[in-house]
Amino acid sequence: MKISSLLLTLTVCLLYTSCTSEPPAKPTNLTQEVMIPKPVSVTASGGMFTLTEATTIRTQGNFKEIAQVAQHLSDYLAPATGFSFSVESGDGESGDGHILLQLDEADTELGDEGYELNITEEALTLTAPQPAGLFRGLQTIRQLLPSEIEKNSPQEMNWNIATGTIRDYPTYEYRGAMLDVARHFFQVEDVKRYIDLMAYYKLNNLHLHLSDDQGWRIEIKSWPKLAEYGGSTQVGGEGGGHYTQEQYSDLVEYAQDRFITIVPEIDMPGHTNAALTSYPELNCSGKAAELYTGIEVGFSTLCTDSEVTYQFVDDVIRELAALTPGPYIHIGGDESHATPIEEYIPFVNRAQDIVRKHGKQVFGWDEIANAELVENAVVQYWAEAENATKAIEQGGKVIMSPATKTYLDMQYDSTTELGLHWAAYIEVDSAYIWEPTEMVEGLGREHILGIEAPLWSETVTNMDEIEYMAFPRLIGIAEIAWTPAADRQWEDYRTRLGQHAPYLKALEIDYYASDLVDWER
Ligand code: NGO
Repeated sequence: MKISSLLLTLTVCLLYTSCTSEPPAKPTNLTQEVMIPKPVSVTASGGMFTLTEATTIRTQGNFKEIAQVAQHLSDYLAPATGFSFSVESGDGESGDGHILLQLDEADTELGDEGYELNITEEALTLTAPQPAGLFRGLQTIRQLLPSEIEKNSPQEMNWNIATGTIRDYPTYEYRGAMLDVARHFFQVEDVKRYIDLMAYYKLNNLHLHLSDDQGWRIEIKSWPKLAEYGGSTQVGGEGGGHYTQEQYSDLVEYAQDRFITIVPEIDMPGHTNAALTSYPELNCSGKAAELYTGIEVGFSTLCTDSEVTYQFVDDVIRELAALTPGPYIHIGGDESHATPIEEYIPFVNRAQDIVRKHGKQVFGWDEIANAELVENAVVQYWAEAENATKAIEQGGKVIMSPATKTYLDMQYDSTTELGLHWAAYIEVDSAYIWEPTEMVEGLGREHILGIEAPLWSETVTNMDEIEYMAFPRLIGIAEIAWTPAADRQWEDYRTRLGQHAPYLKALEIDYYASDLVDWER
């Protein structure tokens, strides 16, 4: 080799940490591992656990749900490792090299979704008071393994995890995302992918915006034209569609299996043009409205002084409640500019009673706080601080979805092609640097049930576009909802997010690679 090329090789070797083609080993210090959301506490013990062909997954206690969680673990790990993990239940002798999943209801500090992960050179032990906590803990295990673990085909890797202990639990009980399937319709498979990605970041509620002016997206058997006709178009005209009740139940079950609750929304009395096109009797004029494919808001209203309207609301909520194992039915209530306030208030009052009659808790956009809130009502703050205040004055709980911070349909900056910017441009730092308890004066931790990031779909038409607008901002929102405020600093998060990039790649997420972050290649 000539001296010059030797020098070149040496320089290249110095620039890169290693000259072998082996991927760099994961650090042996657990406290240096990148995890998002950042766990509550991590201590390192300096060793290494290695996942091998011989590793077994064991479950302690014969609960169906633990077995389900164990199956998820095996499904997560099998494709990339190529190992076929055997899942063994019961209290049998635990040999070396196993992963143990167990419940311990006595560890109340961890709550319904917390977990403790204890990693030694011999075993990985995941303990939680509830199965949901075990499932959240699995997501941590995925992030502790090399990013190749997310690939769909067997990878040649050492599957090492640094040893130590993680104790972790969420700050907020409700950690959500919303998908607007009304402005543009998204197929069941897309929603399932969104659920999978939410699960990876420990989110636990998916709010589905199932109706709006441009489309009605859920089959209602007693009012079949809602979906058949009202769901036949979308923004821009072409396409549209709806979920049959069977498909919808499949989604609910898929989410439930990942400890995610679906919160269904039927928006009313405004944002109802799709319903008004389907049944003339819902219009005060008695004439059906025309299908709408534009993106204006605030022009439609149900006829609030007609009894047919309440029969309609009752039937819809009855059928929806029957499909909903979760506690909430969202009645919308936003931007009802075409409904006079003296009609809006009695309408919302009656709609709330109907939700209660069908055994569910009321959820609504912040405007519903102008009505008399029923017990346990949840108000989603998006625009008017005054409404959030009215909600807590009436004893309601608040979900924080400030449009200026959490709206995933807002453009990142003026060069973003998709999205809107009526509330703000929201760069990755802006979506992360805010504190839920400092948004509305008088609204403290005790009033806030949680946080939700809505993705409205006026401009978003397919899964790639959903991912581009949601990621990475949704990851930051998930961390705000999970991690204690004192442990959240932008600089630290920015570094972790950059180092997390190989995982986003392996998960094939089409994220927006903001210049504010140094993305690891
Ligand atoms: C508003 C409006 C939605 C729009 C969205 C667009 C709420 C609660 N209502 O938020 O209909 O789609 O802005 O950003």
